[in-house]
Formats: sequence, C-alpha cells, structure tokens
Amino acid sequence: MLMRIRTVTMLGLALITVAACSGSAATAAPSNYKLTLIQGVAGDPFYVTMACGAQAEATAEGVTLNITGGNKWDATVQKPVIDSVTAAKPDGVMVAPDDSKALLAPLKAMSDAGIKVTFVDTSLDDKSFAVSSIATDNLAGGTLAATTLAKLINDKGTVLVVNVDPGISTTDARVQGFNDEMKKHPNITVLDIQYTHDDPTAATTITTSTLAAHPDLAGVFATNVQNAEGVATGLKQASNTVVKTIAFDAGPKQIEDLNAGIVQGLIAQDPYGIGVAGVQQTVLALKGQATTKTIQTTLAALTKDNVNDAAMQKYLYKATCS
Ligand code: T6T
Repeated sequence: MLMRIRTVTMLGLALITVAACSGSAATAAPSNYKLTLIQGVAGDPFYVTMACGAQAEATAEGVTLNITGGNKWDATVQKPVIDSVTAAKPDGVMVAPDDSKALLAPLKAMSDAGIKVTFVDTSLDDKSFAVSSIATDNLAGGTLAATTLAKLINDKGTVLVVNVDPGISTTDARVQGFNDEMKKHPNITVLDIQYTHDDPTAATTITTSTLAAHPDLAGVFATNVQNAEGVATGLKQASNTVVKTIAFDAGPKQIEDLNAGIVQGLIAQDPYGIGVAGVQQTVLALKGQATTKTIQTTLAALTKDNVNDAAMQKYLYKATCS
C-alpha cells in the first residue's frame, strides 16, 4: 500500500493532504453482493454525502446497497439498528459506530454472523475484526483547528470547545489534537469542554451562556456540523462579530455561515471518498482479496477566500446526491 502525506499552506491556513492509495478496485467479475451502510445519524449532510459516494461505487461495482441510520446520535438508538441489519444478513456492512466502546458487542455479533464489517468515519477501540477502518486524520484536523484559531485571535485570549459527547472516536481525536496544540500557546486559556449530544440548540444555548459568563471570549472550536450550526446561531443572536470560530465539516449551512463571515474557517472532510472506499474495501473482502486495514482520507481548510476554488469543491457536503 502506498501512503502519500503532503502539507502546504494556502491563504494563511494549512491544507493537509493525507491520501491512501489502497490498491486497485476489485477486479473479479461483479457478484450480486448485498451491502448496508449504517450511518452515525441519518440526515446529517456528512453521512448524506458519504451515502452518495457509497451508492456511486456500489452501482459501479454492480452490488446492492441499503442505507440506514438512527434518527439521533445515540448508541442506544443505533444498537437496535445494528441488530436488525445483522438479522437481515447482508454480505457486508459499512458502519459508523456512535460510541467507540458501547457498540462492540452488537458489531462483534454482526462479524461473528459472517458479515464483513468495515468502519467508515467513526470506529471502535477494538478494530481487530474489521475489514478496514476508513476516516479522516481527525487528530491532525484538531491540531489544524487550534493553530488556525490561535492565529485568528493573535495567540491570546479565552476559547471554548463545543463537542458532541465523550467516547466518539472522531470527535475525541479532534479535541485531543486541539488541546495538545493549545498547550503550546501559553496566552490562550481553553475553558472546560461543553457537550451538546449533537443538538444544535444545545450548542446555541452553550454559546449564549458562555458569552454571558466570559464577555471577553475570543474563540470557539466547534467539532462537527451540528455544533458549528448551533454556535453560529448563538453568535448571530448575540450580534457578536468579535469571536472567531473554527469548525469541523462543511455542510450547506456551514458554508453559508463561512461566506457570511460568522465562521472564519472550516476543516472539511471527504465523506464522499470515505463512502467510495468503504464499498471498495468491503467488496474486496467479500471476494477474498487483500484489504487495507487503515485508510486516511483527505481534509481541507476552507476559508471565505478559497471556498469557491475548483480544488475545494469536492469538500463541500451535499444535501442530496443529485
Ligand atoms: O463530523 C462528522 C463525522 O465525522 C463525526 O464522526 C460526527 O459528526 C459528523 O457527522 C458531522 O456532523
């Protein structure tokens, strides 16, 4: 397997390219494999875009794809979804587990039932039974969020991290990367992390109350789509044009907020590419061919100045596939 890692600076923000060439796509004659994609949560533009990539690759490979997901980010909501997919016995499953520990038993049971399991985006601590784990380099993304925010606030002041829940592989890594980097910035104080359970309204409430408690707040790191949307609403409601915000992801509303100058930078992932690679790896496993255990897909730092560049278009998430 060939790994390519490249870092360049673009318009003041670093663009990290971490590409994994996972070998050629499956070459054997297409079989009528049945695959299912279990999203972290249904309706999230990140997973909508991942499903578009997975569907395009499934069509190209001549395999059937079902797409499912819980209606909220919650391991207890996702567990029965996992159990019912296992009962339906597809040949392979691409899954984004909502918790890195709590969903081990149902996903191990899925694998023990002879279903090939690939992790897409989030994963479990125990990856031993997975065909492949495909995700952004979330640690590097968190570091990039911190260096970018530090620059925007002239390396001083108080900042807030608004996160989903503890125990999620992706967002935990983003926060770790962010906090590790901020330790190198002695004039920046990181407030106690706030959790929203993936609810944008909670992110708005947290933003409002933090502005009240810390009128000198300089910056916010919002770790995903829903948190970014909620923080932007809170800043808008407060008519606050001082706080600088860096967020993960690039959903349609986030791009609006970036263009409006409410959010200054987005660490965008390639969910479409994760969906494509997820189907490719699962089909390779079903054909008895070698798979790549870990694949890191690319990310990009979007600003108001580069968001319309041709190279950035693949990082903008979709509301629908067409
Ligand atoms: O940031 C993505 C995804 O990578 C993360 O695991 C959960 O949140 C998102 O789906 C965005 O809302």
